[in-house]
Amino acid sequence: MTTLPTTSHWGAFRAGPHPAGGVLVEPHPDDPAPSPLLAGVPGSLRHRTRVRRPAVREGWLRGGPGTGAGRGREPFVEVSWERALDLVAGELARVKREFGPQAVFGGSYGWASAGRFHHAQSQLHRFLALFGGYTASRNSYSLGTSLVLLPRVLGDAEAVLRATSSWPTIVRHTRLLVAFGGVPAKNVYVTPGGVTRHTTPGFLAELAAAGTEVTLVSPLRDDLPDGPATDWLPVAPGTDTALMLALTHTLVAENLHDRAFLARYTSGWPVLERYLDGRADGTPKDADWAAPICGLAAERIRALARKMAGTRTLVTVTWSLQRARYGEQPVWAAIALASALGQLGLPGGGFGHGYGSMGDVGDTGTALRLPFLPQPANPVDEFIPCARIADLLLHPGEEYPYDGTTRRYPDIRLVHWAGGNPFHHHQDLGRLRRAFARPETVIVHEPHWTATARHADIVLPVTTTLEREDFGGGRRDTHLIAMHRAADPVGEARDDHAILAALAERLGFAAEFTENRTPRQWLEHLYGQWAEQLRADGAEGAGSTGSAGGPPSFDRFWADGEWRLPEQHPERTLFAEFRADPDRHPLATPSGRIELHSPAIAALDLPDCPGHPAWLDPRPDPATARRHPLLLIANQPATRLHSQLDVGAASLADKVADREAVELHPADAAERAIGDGDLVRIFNDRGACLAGARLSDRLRPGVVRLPTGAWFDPVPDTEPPLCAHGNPNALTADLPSSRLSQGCTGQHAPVQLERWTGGDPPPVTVRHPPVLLPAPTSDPTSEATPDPASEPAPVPRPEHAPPPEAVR
Ligand SMILES: Nc1nc2c(c(=O)[nH]1)N[C@H]1C(S)=C(S)[C@@H](COP(=O)(O)OP(=O)(O)OC[C@H]3O[C@@H](n4cnc5c(=O)[nH]c(N)nc54)[C@H](O)[C@@H]3O)O[C@H]1N2
Ligand SMILES: Nc1nc2c(c(=O)[nH]1)N[C@H]1C(S)=C(S)[C@@H](COP(=O)(O)OP(=O)(O)OC[C@H]3O[C@@H](n4cnc5c(=O)[nH]c(N)nc54)[C@H](O)[C@@H]3O)O[C@H]1N2
Ligand SMILES: [Mo]
Repeated sequence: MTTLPTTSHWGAFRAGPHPAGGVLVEPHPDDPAPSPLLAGVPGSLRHRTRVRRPAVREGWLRGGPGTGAGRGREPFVEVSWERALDLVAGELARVKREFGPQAVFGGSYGWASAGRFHHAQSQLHRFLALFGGYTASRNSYSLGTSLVLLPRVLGDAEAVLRATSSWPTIVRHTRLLVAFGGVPAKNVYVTPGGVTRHTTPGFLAELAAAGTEVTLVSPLRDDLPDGPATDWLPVAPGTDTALMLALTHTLVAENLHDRAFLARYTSGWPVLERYLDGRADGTPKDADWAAPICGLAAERIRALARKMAGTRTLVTVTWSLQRARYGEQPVWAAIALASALGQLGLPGGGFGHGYGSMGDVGDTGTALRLPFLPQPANPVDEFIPCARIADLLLHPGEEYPYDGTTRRYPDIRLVHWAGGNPFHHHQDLGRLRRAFARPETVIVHEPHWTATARHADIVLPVTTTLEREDFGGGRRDTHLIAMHRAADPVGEARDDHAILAALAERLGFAAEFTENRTPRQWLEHLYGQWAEQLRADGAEGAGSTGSAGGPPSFDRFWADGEWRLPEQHPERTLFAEFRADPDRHPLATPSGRIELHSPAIAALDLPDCPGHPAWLDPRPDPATARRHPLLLIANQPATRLHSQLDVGAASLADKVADREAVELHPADAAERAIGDGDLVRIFNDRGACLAGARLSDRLRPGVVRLPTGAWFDPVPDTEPPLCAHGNPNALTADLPSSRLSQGCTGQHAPVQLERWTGGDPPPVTVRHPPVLLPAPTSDPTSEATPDPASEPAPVPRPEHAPPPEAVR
């Protein structure tokens, strides 16, 4: 059997027909640690939840734009491509004519799939820019808070993140790693665009072999692989800032801080010092103060500070810490702590952000920019910070602060989404449903019947990477992979590019959009331009056969299936140049130094982000805490990528009682008479979900863990929604990190748990498509024919009908 090369956000692999039927998936031979997510690919590809034909919500088809109350509740009618494209083009033209292009929201946040050409957001943004513009979105759910904070504290955020110290340098030089949020092994298999060699698991093993001491600061023990020299500080969630301030306080109180470093390389230390020692507000931020907040013994905090000062120490913070209320503070406080230690810019010392958050952080793959689809400028300058989507739809015209400016939400009439799943990624999904009911028309391109597709008016079926040709690679990848087409499109699915090209044709800008190239010609063109530049620059990589030199011709590259990219020098230390000469290499901050106090932020006078790192208590008020005494951690799932591959084998195998597994401590379970494997209801004032209990003593008592990504499955007529499947965003609050950055805060939510005693629980219905009706006879091209390739349903139900109790 022949398999063909491809890549994905979870790594490069080969795919082809399996001798026993279905899809065969083989990891890339150069990958030392292939992702467990690969197991999810075969079952997802032709799963019955694939969208097979264009479909229009019944109420919209009948009543037209402005019938949004039926979204997520009504059945869909399958129509022909011609009909669907006419409807979409007509709506885009109407909304632009009546309200202007800014009335189209095309931010379309989401990961979509790997592949540089067919990247859904890039295709949609290019299309909408040429259409006349659109309201965009900015930053990410991943790093929305840091992307606003870091430029003010350390200078250019992207540059800082790119230049982060490499794993080989850490393995060689770091003696003590203090990892806030740990280095979760589950996350490092994922990198945007792909990574061919997953190196972090190997580096973690080397770190353990080198005897490097690691202090894991996290409510979850599994945030670091077991190792001989690991000390676990099970900090209470959301309290890291207090711990960091107390560590810094101890350094100062015991005269262990590096005054010379603070004077030469930072600005604003005296202001922070007054806050630390209590001169500013009467409260010294000492270990005794922090201990009850963090749930750790004061002596342990002091001992850790002394140890950190005595050896080469790296302070790392996962991105999760800033995905919370006041998320600026732990990042800023960690930078202050590392500054007080005075080791920034020394090999193996200092600060790092995102080790274990993404597979490529600290990696030594290429520094080259890979080929990409050119983006014309958006003629509309409206944008939102991406996590403000519900506010945008609910509050047109309202003002809000962002990064020191005041902005106003535009009035959105049409939402066009390709490559993301807001009914996975956004917080407070009950509120998002109300928000999504407002626009006149919602258009979604999707391979699967996700909750977002179910909340749309017009759903266009899209191919996945295995069904099209592309090339791909990640930011620090070692290979550029030729992604061959390994399977036929499912049903009538088309590529995003083909859909948008057909829309551009109807709207009169096909030639601008396609530049008269076929997708294959685009690949040749983008690769060709890129390769030519590299050859001119003298870059040297290698073919799959080991032939060294510049990048080969496109045909050679395509036939080889990959080109090995030139890698970076393995040793890299963040801020080495700045340390060597801060006058010649100042940071891109107002002072040119690390800003431990930012006059610019202070001048904004924001109650939720003062001018220096500070303890702002994000924990629920006492009344809420009494009713919802457990703290939910909604972190990244180990068994899928967000909501992707949730119908794949790895994710399904991990479910408990057919729902997402919620981990809780045996003591918390006993208090509630919950046994391992029981069905439980998790609830708070915003919503509720069902989940399967998994008992574990590897988390802090009082903390429960329900990862993101179980497909949202709201039980009909429940308000606030009860999700039958276990999506934590039924429970999280739609609040910004702060008025400075407006970042996502999905990581934490106060909840209560109880054993399900309500009789027959509502079934999980979201692994079946919604009700799909045949087109009215006036649409002769649209007789729905069952797709012969569709898998038989594992339960005896008609292919396109969910169980009767779940019709919505
Ligand atoms: N509570 C809580 N919520 C969170 C987080 C958290 O920590 N806690 N984390 C947040 C983070 S960091 C992120 S990045 C977001 C992730 O949120 P998303 O990026 O929205 O999540 P995905 O499930 O990856 O959604 C991608 C969608 O694109 C579809 N897709 C794949 N390929 C293609 C394609 O080629 N074309 C089209 N049109 N569609 C395609 C997939 O089927 C899928 O539905 O979630 C955020 N949400
Ligand atoms: N398998 C897999 N890997 C992924 C993803 C995926 O969906 N699946 N998503 C990718 C994406 S888009 C992103 S942005 C990154 C996200 O990377 P992160 O945001 O770093 O990942 P999380 O798993 O959300 O959180 C990391 C750990 O932080 C810990 N934590 C939570 N709250 C606190 C706290 O208050 N204090 C401390 N000290 N620790 C806390 C949690 O125990 C958690 O396991 O992951 C990427 N990797
Ligand atoms: Mo993310």
